[in-house]
Amino acid sequence: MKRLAIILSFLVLLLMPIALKQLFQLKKTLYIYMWSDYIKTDLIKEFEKKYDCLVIVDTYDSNESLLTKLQLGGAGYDIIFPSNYFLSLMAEKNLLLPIQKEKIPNLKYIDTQLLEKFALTPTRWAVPYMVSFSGIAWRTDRLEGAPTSWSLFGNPNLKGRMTMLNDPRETIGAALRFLGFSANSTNPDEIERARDKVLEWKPNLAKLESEQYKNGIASAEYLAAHAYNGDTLQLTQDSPHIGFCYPKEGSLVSFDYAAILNACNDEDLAHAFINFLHEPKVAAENTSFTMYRCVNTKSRDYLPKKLQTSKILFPEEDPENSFECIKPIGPARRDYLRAWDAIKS
Ligand code: SPD
Repeated sequence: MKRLAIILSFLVLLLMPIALKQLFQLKKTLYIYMWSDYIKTDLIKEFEKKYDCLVIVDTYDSNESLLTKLQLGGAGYDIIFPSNYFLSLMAEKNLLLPIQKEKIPNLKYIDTQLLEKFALTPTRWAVPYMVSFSGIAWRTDRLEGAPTSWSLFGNPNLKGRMTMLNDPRETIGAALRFLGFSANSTNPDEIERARDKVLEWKPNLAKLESEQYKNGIASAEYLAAHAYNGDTLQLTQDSPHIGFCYPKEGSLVSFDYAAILNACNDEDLAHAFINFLHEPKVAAENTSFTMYRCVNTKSRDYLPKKLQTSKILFPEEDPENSFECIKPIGPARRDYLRAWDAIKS
């Protein structure tokens, strides 16, 4: 008996490194860097099983922090999910690999009509993933009447109970729209006026924040937040007291793309992952979980009826709403960043 135990322990000791090696070294591994709550975990497991690989996901909360991390070289990622207006910037910095279209047959499902609606032309650097519309999330049980304007953030009665996105283009963009300017203005005077508007709103804001505001709205610590439609729809699954509106002055829309980094370790696996995300049933399952709409025509058919007709998920189909897509603004980016520094300081 004692001898058997010794043999067994010996075998375990012998095989353990092999098992660990299997797990940590031999398996192909895909490193993904993306926005938080932007993919259903079960789908990652499904992909891992299908391709006998590991997928590691880290998250960021803005395009600016994504770019900073990549430029500091602290990357090691294979796939990232920058917004449309960051793609050319990243391609110019030689960070991206061109997409090999033949490796992504599901490109045929990309919703080109939606992209055209917002004047987005096809790019060789990335594949459209999800679309996010920003507006105002609010507590229907605590505020009287639905907000209709970005001017809500100027209401001193809500001081300390509101947040805006920690995102220069989104927040300065909202102020630009409020002032009647384009969210893509490159006019320095308009950008300065938008900066001053955000500075006027700032004393009423608990913080500039792009992720935790969800918990704050859920717990009613915050009564209103500049928010993404998907994040807010996630909250409404658990609470009947959360509303979302697209302000009358116009709201912003942006498209997040899947892009493969130049330093990618396994290009085939990276392409397979992007292709998987665009399997119509996978895309629908992903949307039902993340509450963000995949830029995929066929997936709508597989969504639950309630989502197929959601005015928060498909807001551009409602003539009452007006949207402007955030676009690259060239050298004016410096003016936005200077304005943002002043807002944050
Ligand atoms: N929680 C995921 C949020 C992703 C929203 N897209 C970011 C767009 C930035 N303009």
